Amino acid sequence: MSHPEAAPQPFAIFEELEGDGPLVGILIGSESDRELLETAVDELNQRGISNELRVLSAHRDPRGVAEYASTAALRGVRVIIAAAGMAAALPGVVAAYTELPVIGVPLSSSKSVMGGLDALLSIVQMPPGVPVACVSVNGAKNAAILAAKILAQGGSYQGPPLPPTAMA
Ligand code: RP5
Repeated sequence: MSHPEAAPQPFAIFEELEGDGPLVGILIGSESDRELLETAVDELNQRGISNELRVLSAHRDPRGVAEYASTAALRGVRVIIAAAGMAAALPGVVAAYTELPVIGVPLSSSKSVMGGLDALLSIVQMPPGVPVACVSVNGAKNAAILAAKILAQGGSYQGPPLPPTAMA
């Protein structure tokens, strides 16, 4: 027997799926990261590449990260830039939920270990099977340029993702 009032609510982001999403999604793990990503936004804007910037933390809002990453391609996003500091799990978690290319940007702050080495290793040392491209510490501009280069390739390869056994 069904109880409509007890039905699970759909993810809020599904309501946005009919709109045209931007080509590049930029995620930051904290509002405190925003300033370091401004060069990425500027670079994309100068190139006329549509983009959006959202604050989504892998440890404070994992469900929000999952919602965003798993629906981004449906909204038209083609590359995701994910930036975080310290134990920077955000790019890897995003990559776990999408087939879109993910560019990680390790960030440094006063809380960082060795000027951002903590975030750099967290992002670049993804285990085999779930790749994240990684630019330099605070390398937001290069992340945007790399996103532009990926978009410029035009998607000549349309094959399905490799099965899990082939990625081990
Ligand atoms: C990470 O922890 C964020 O990406 C940020 O770089 C760092 C510190 O975050 P706040 O404590 O300033 O929110 O998750």
